[in-house]
Amino acid sequence: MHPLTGFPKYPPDEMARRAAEFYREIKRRRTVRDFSPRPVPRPIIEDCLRAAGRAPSGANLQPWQFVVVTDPAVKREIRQAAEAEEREFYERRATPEWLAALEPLGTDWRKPFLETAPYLIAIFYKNFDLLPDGRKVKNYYAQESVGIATGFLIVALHLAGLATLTHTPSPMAFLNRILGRPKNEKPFLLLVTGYPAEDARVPHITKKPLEEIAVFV
Ligand code: IYR
Repeated sequence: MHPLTGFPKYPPDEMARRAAEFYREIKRRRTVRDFSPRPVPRPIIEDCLRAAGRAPSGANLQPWQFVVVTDPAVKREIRQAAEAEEREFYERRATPEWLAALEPLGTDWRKPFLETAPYLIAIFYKNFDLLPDGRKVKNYYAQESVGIATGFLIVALHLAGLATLTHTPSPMAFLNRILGRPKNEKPFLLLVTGYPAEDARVPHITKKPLEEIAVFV
């Protein structure tokens, strides 16, 4: 153990200003489904991934794997596989209740953004790691940890000026096949990122107010 260094000590008014400023910024974030093909410099994505990698995790085992896809042929393969699953979902698997819940978002099985957006970041969680000799090392709270890292990544991309879409075709096992990932890596979600299209449209949605999402006891 060694002393905690570099922890900022802001006066309360500075803390309040910073909290309010972050809220004002993150309030602007919208999930986008219409992406521009405009390229995004790779170092931006790399820094956002570094930020994601700073997330806390069970026993600090960092049970995540990010696979960044830019190759148009791989994107096309992912789109085709995702659309096949999504078609099944929208036309057969989804309950009427689920479809009704999605209605305001205007989503359907078509996922052109999987080819249009410059980056698809496939995020995997690992319940265990595999050592080179084949032994397994157990990870703890893998899904929670990867959920937190994904949150960091979404915020980092937003702050960098990029739009994101958390896409969850289900099931997502095709990602292991297409991306050649080992079986201990389970797909968590597909994060689509890039600039929004000039004519991007978003649904009218509301967020619950503080009183509905938090209690102080
Ligand atoms: N995976 C499907 C359906 C879908 C499900 C939820 I929950 C959403 O918030 C949005 C979509 C799709 O991506 O269209």
